Amino acid sequence: MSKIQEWARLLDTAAQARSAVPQIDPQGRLSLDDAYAVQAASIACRLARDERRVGVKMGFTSRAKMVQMGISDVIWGRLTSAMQCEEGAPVPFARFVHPRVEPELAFVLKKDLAGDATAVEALAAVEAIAPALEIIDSRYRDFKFSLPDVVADNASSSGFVLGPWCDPRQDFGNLGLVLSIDGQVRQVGSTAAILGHPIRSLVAAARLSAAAGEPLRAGWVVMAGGATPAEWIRPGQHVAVEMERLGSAAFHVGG
Ligand code: OOG
Ligand code: MG
Repeated sequence: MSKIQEWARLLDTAAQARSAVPQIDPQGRLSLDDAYAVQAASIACRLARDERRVGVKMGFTSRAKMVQMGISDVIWGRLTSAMQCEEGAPVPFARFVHPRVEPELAFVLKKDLAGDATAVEALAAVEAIAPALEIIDSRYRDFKFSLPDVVADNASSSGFVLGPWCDPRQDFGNLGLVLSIDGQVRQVGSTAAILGHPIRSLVAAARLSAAAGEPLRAGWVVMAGGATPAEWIRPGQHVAVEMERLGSAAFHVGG
């Protein structure tokens, strides 16, 4: 078995067993191409079970997230059907190793998007936008990783919760948002934190996925990236994001 396959299995097994593993590349020496090859191979393991590919997530598209995790490159990961958590429903804590949550904006596409799509073309391909929460969960011990580590680990993708789908023909470039846990405000921010405007995250998603030979497809969801630092979550909590004009998305952390 190649080293790429071996690491992919290691990370996939860690995700299934909900147990942390040591970093595969603590010094950050692995090339990004190899790291994305590990990611692709680990997703292939999920697809070989009964999961379906449903979209893309972007990472480190805000300064807040870059500063929190000490990484300053935009990365992307692959979303599968098993990662979607029902809005308003309990999400079992036992599914995760050491989960965190962050407020995001989600897109759903009505058209395929080429890698060279402009912001205007990207917007024209958007069916709807929604307030969303991402549950990230690194498979690495202590939630610590180098850039190639986190790329290989599918950008810490673990779960996502989508709020109501809204008309994208409105200005969503600077919408206020509040992340609360058990009714207490934990983070306050704006969609403008996402690359200045979340549409830029969709343009980057189109470019990066097409370069990987998997151009964005109609029906896919694209998570634009956390607008604020992420917060740890614990069993019993109620987590919600409230976004100006778009409404809210929430879930309970089950046992
Ligand atoms: C990596 C994933 C980053 C985001 O929205 O910036 C990310 C991590 O922080 O573990 O999902
Ligand atoms: Mg995220």
